[in-house]
Amino acid sequence: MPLKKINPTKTNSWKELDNHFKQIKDVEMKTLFKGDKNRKETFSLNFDEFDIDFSKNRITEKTLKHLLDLANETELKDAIEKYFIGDKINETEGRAVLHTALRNQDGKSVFVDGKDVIPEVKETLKKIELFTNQVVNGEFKGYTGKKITDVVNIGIGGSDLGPRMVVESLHFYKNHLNTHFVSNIDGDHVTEILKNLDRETTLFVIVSKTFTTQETLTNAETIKKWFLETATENDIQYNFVAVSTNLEKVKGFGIAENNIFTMWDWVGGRYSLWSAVGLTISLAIGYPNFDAFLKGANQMDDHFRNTPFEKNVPVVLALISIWYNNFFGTESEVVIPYTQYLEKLAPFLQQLSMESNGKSVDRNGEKVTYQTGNIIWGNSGTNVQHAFMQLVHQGTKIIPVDFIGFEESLYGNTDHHQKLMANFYAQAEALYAGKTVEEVHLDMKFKGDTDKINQLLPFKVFEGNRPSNAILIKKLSPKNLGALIAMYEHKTFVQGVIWNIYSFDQFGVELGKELANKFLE
Ligand code: G6Q
Repeated sequence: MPLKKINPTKTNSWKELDNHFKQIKDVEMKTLFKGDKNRKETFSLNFDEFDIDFSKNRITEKTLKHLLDLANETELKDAIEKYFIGDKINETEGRAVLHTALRNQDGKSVFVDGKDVIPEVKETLKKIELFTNQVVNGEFKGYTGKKITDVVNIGIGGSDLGPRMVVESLHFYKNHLNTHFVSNIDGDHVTEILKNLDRETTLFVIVSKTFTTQETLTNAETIKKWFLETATENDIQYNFVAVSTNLEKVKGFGIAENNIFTMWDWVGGRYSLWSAVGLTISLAIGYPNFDAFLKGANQMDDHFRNTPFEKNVPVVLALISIWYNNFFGTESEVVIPYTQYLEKLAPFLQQLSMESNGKSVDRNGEKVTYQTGNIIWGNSGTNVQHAFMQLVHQGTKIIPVDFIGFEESLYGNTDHHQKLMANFYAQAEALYAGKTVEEVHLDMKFKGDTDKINQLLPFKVFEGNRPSNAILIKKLSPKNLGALIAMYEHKTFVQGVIWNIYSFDQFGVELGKELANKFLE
């Protein structure tokens, strides 16, 4: 069954939220904290090794109640069930949306067109595991019989951003294989990558769901040509594998049948890193870690599917985001992980959220009259504090922040980690509390700058009352990263359901592909 088509602005809760917004839009979070000693506990959630503190938002219990009513009125529960059981909720493409089935650890059947997809998922995972083990332990050899030392992932968009982000994020867990990513059609980039590679010991993983994408095919052909400078067509089977739904085209490229990893049309590109598209991840960190990564996502899936909305992490995060986007009129959200490993998280989330919810026609085919997808951006803390955070602290826009921190560092450098986490907490506090005229006055006096007070005071005042969520996770592990990504996937889903748009098509991306080919001609 398709998703229901409910205009959120026509619901009672939307009207309630509109009225409520007028009452609390200027309320200071400081006042809310003063009036409720338990505010931090009331507005906190737990999930496994995650603690989510959303108390520093411009919300009250009433706000949350109205937002939860909105989720109910737009029939979110019904939508979640349809999502998990494989209904064709990607109506414009006539497809189910089943990335959750790729990490379905209890193996319960999920049917698409009357066929259980789980056996195929398991079979592909088995193939990924066997292949990973063979490459990692050196049994799988390149065309001259040497062990593989380097892996190059050739793909773009969903066939690149996810694997690239996860490999970088889990660098701590990496084995001896060096990994490289070629995505852009920029010939200089592919040349730079090839410059340092040895044909005999490099494995090329071509990832393309459609196997028609200009960038990926051009890069793959260039690399094949380079490979054939010393090898023969028959050697391709030793150094090239592919991940695709388009088996004929892959074979046409010269890839041996046994070296093809299948995927399915019910997995969207930006949600595909859990499928064989994640082969480079499995190669880089080993299959047991890849399996733990899937398990973490699966745990988040269970939480999302079975937890009441008021305690449901992706649901609450999505509702808060809607509150700012649709009532405060904020335009963007910034995501700041306090670990260098997650530097690529923001570009990944940009695709996940903006390609999914960057839509202006609703599920009835009508132009929406309200805001949909947010602009997502970010980078790693503390680097951003020396860069764009100025605008978040003192600019004219309200920009809700997700701070992501980890209780433990991976190498155990306590001194660094304490400083890193002090910054994590300090930024949220500074955004929330700001710095009042009196505080600046006192501070300047204390520092002996009394003569400059008249001149500098207004510039040093911080309004505060700027919202953020603090997502504190025990440790950056494969399992927790899996859960974190799944959390954002489901947040994106909830927003799309409530905004009454189709989150799983991408006609904007496809237009770009078509036009580039026309211009080339
Ligand atoms: C993802 C998008 C897009 C896609 C790329 C690559 O959801 O549709 O980013 O992943 O355009 O497509 P192929 O995997 O088909 O080459």
